[in-house]
Amino acid sequence: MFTLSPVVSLTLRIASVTSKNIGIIHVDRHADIQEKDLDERMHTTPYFHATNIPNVPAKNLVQIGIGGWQVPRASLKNMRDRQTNIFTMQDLEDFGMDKVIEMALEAAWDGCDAVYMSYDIDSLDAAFVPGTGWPEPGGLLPREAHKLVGGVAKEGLCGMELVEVSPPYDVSDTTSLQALRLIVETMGSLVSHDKMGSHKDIIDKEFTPF
Ligand SMILES: [Mn+2]
Repeated sequence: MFTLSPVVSLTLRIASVTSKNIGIIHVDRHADIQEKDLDERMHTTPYFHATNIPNVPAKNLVQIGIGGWQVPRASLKNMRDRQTNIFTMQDLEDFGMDKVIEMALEAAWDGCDAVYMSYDIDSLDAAFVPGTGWPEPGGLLPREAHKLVGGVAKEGLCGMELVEVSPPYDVSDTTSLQALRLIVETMGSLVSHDKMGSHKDIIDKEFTPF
């Protein structure tokens, strides 16, 4: 028995009740796509395992904000081998947020009927999120992040997770407030674009607990 990270367990559950393909948009400073870390399937590995699910194609994985310290060679090799999509912080600078959102949606939805969003709070600049395990300088500003999640959600989501908030490290609940606001922005965008619950059409299989 091993513990599945949220993106693996949630996408596995969603993927198990549909015959359709699911894309993932993942916002993080870290790619987290190596097979193992210190011989374990832990927090730097979930996108390797999530994209092993047959109806979660690696070509529909879009990772935005990548560029932190913890992106080891094993991850880079898997990105290249699996032809995933990476937008670094520099890409955001060069293309601008609107263009990155447009390209991310195009890649994630290509051949898919639903998109799942995974959001790591360490994608925000370290200045805004003291309560996280691996803070990184040079990340997103909060208002950029709000625009990003709102833009990603406008075409609908079959699920969302917000990870890496660590209350014991937090200061004045700053990190929790940032995380909450990102969830509210996402849900607000789903509502204002009339997409709340729009993924339900993809459910065409019985859920079997595992
Ligand atoms: Mn991270």
